Amino acid sequence: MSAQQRHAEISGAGFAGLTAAAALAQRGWSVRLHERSDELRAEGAGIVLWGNSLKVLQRLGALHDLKARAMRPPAYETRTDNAIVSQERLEGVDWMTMTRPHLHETLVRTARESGVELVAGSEVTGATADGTVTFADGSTAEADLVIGADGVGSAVRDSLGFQVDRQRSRDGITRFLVPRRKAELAALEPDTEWDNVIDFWNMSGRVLRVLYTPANDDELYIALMSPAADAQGSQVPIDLALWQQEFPQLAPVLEDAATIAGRYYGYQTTRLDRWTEGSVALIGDAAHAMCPALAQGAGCAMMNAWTLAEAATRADATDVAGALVEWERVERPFTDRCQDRSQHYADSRSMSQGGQFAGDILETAQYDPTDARRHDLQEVAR
Ligand code: FAD
Ligand code: 5PR
Repeated sequence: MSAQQRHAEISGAGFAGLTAAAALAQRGWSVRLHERSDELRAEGAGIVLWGNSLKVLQRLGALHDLKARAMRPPAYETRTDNAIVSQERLEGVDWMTMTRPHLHETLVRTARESGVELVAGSEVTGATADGTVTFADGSTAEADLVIGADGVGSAVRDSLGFQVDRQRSRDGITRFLVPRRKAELAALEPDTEWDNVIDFWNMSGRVLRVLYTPANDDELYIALMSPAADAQGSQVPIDLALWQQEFPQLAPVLEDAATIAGRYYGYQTTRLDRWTEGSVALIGDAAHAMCPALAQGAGCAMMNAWTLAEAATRADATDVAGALVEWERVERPFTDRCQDRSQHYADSRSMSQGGQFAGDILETAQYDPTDARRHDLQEVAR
């Protein structure tokens, strides 16, 4: 380690922390990444990533490995009461589907290969504005930059007195990874393109929804949405008879989902008064948990991780705090707008009308955080 080398301590090895760690290490920082769990593992099922995060993965050198077990479905299809209302081909829009474990493993490998020191079973309890991190075992560490990437329940955030505004939406979702069962689905509905993402909304009578997302050739991500107030619809394990009655064409994959314990997540949005305090910055769900409607929670986490690493590296060593404030000023509006839109779409359930991936909705998807000229170009466009 050279005398000049800067050091970062990061709490949380989710998509945000892993991305920030790899990006900093690749820029010459020494990086220690702490994960509370004893194992480095992704919770959850499948995920959709858009251009904003795919650009980051490309620049990290992780895109090739990611694509080995990911796919780009031919279209995003929306059905309401089983009538097709749109099939969006999303020409010119970069997007991919994959499993969460695959994305997580790819990022862990990239972080390790970039020189990040990953410490599992290490719980961070808090931080101070001057860059001291405290751990559950009573030890402390000093860093030039501390990143709280410890999720929606962030201890780093809560130790520093950030103000959190938390809003819950009426719906929530239970997610599963199950086998594709292509042949059985095709036997039930031969004319359906079962490689599409299919967003099945039942809106007449009881509101229930299944978001069907192929993640690769073998694995299918299904997310079952119901209002939190519908006890039967949101129970886990799922009520198989109810879901099969509402979505008979998905019978075989629902049967698989019913064998998995599952966990119902109520949609929530958190907004903070600020994202930084001294040399501490918050990223990902610690800073901006959002409704999943636009599939951008992890996407925003990864783009902010990337731009933070860039801003901190450019910072004068005597003014990291000032550089972080400036980073938030220029980057945060993109995430704020995405969060607002995701919440609006979740609350209004208007995605059931189809044709949603157009105009403003694509702003985040098409934002390129790796383009050094991105803010100049924006000024010109205004
Ligand atoms: P987390 O994934 O929560 O990671 C935080 C990590 O920190 C964890 O590993 C945790 O164990 C660790 N940790 C916590 N506390 C401590 C501590 N004190 N010390 C050390 N470590 C700690 N986003 C998308 O982009 N596309 C999608 O398709 C999508 N679908 C979604 C569907 C649902 C139903 C939900 C709920 C979210 C979805 N998201 C999606 C959002 C996405 O999952 C999150 O925004 C993203 O995972 C947040 O990443 P993170 O790294 O900030 O937090
Ligand atoms: N898109 C994705 C997703 O997982 C969800 C939603 C949209 C990829 C829910 O989990 O609208 O809730 C949504």
